[in-house]
Amino acid sequence: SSIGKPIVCKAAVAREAGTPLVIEEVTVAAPKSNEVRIKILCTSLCHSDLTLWSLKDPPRFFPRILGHEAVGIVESVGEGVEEFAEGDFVMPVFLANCGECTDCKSKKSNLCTTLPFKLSSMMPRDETSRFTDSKGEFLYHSLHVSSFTEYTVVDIAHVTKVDPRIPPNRACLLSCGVSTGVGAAWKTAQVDEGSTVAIFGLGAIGLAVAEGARLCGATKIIGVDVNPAKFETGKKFGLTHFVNPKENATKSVSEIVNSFIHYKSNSKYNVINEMTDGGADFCFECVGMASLVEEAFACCRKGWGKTVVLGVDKPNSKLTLSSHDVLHNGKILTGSLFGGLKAKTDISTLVKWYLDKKLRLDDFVTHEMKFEEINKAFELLIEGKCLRFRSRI
Ligand code: CXF
Ligand code: ZN
Repeated sequence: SSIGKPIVCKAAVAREAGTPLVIEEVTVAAPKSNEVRIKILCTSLCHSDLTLWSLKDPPRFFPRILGHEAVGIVESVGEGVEEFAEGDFVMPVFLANCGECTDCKSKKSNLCTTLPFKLSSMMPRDETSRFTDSKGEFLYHSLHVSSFTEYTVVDIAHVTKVDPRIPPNRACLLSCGVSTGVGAAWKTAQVDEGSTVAIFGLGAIGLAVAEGARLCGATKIIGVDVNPAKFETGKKFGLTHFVNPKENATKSVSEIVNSFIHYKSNSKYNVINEMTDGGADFCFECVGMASLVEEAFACCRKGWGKTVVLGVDKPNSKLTLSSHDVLHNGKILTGSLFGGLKAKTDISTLVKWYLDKKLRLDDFVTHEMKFEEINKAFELLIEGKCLRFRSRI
């Protein structure tokens, strides 16, 4: 058996920023204490992988094994690990959930203090790597998961058991993107029945927010995207209205764009405010553009409007908000990592919703391909043609 020994297997290695991944033989060390080694069954591609892959500025973490949306089977466990056993069907998650710290114990937070979120490229506790290439050089991890490989090692705070009745090619979607969007509506925003929702950016995250808002009983779900094809896609996920800032019939492009950027509370150009009689109850920014966060914040209702930031902009991007606007309008602005979900408890609820046919996952998978074709998936996601591909490893 392979227990306690290194495993040699196939992985897609990102050697350099922005260059195609290379399928190579890598060695995956045995798990240490607080770790499990997972045989990946299915992985999908999240937009954050593209971001991490294309970052040219230092610090550069290459060569690296990307991928963080996946499910698999526990192959072996490290010394003293009791929570997991060989054969468990599990999901790795980029956000830790130790279960013991103040945040993990609180209903109000999913930001574990024991292993706080950081963009580290190593194992979270000892900052070392479990991967080496055929020359014996170490390879960086990614988001504490690294799923573009047949086997990976993950800290137990980043792993949760999953009901094996959900098929792997659906379960993997709940490891990051879809959970983030659904959770943002359900946990972070706490969308309530009859409310109005505006979603800026209709990639997988934005559409998952729509699905979450629909599940929470929102009645008006407005999607905003510059790609008109997204409306048809969006309808399947519960969108009731669509706004294309580029193609608004009554206003010129510059008026619309201007109105979004230099929004004044009663501006007649604010289409969302017109559609919702004063602003949406909930706005979600799902692109990763600081200016779009300002736009979303401007489009939520005074008094109780809540804007949730999900998109990942460049690390140094800044928001500009008028302090008077903030003071006068009493709106809420919040971020949401992993949709406010706790990996160890909330994912099982989403899995149950899927098994009960409440939560729709199937339409998120637009492409399926072999692991060897992973670079094609990168291309499709860059072109915006693909929501999620999944690959059976
Ligand atoms: C993201 C969340 C924000 C930082 C980078 C990773 N999560 C998953 O894709
Ligand atoms: Zn992700």
